Amino acid sequence: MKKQKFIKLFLLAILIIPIISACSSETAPYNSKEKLGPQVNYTITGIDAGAGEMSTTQTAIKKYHLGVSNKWQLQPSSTSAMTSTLDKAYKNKQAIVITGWQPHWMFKKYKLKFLKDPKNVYGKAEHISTIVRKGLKKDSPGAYKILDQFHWTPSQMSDVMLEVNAGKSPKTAAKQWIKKNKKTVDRWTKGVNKATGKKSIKLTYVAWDSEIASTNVIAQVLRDKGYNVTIQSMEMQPVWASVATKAADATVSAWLPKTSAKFYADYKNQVEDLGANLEGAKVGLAVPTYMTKINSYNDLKNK
Ligand code: PBE
Repeated sequence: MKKQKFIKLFLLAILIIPIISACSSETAPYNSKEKLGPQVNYTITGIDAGAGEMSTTQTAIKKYHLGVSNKWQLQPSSTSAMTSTLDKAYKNKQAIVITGWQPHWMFKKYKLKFLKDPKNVYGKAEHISTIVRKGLKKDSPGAYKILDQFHWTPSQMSDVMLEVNAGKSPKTAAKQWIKKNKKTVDRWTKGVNKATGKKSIKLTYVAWDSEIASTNVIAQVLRDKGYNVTIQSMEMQPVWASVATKAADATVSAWLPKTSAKFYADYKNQVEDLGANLEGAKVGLAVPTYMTKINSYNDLKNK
């Protein structure tokens, strides 16, 4: 008899424990009536430690007094880890705070909002600049001209990113985008003759979704004009160093004026800045719009 009772209780426990734990705060949806901090373990879900946005976010944690007693911390990971954490949280309507940026497909796939930044830590708008090595104009005037004329919009960049996110290879997505946007591409290649003799051009970039898109598109445009183009991904600092030391010819991934400010300051005299290839970019912490009470950096500690 006693043994049977024990078995019954045991079976009950096996049934109930998973139900209870499924209801625990880890998987519970965002609750606007409770403080945010504990709902996300005071954690901002970040990307690769080398990203400019990561150091800007450390500054934000200081300036908005989110650290120490308020316990907020920035969790480094990678873009893909961050977006998959976001995907899971979003599906369950859970609280999450991420290091966001635009253009990026995350803003097309999910309803997200940037937090208001009254202390202007992240700056207002960013642009993405094309940086080339010194001497490129003389050595490869055609490639230089294409890189100089390369200019597109956040929505055009997002189109390529969405295709890659949907499973296309970046190269295929770039080729298809070029086919569909002949007019735009014609502006970039205007006045440039097809290169002869297979001149080599090397582009370096960081493997963020936005830079995967831009680098693959401009690389393909250069290939179509007869250049032998290689692209290589690395961390941000070596990207700048590669162009400064002429190990690479160019990068189209310089987020300015804030995000890459440190590298720009270090390298600006050793490279040539061809100006913006995209305007209207933005960087900052973002949350899903269902987190109705969280609208500003101050809300992270107060609400
Ligand atoms: N990002 C995307 C980069 C620039 C482009 C915002 C992740 C960064 O933080 O450095």
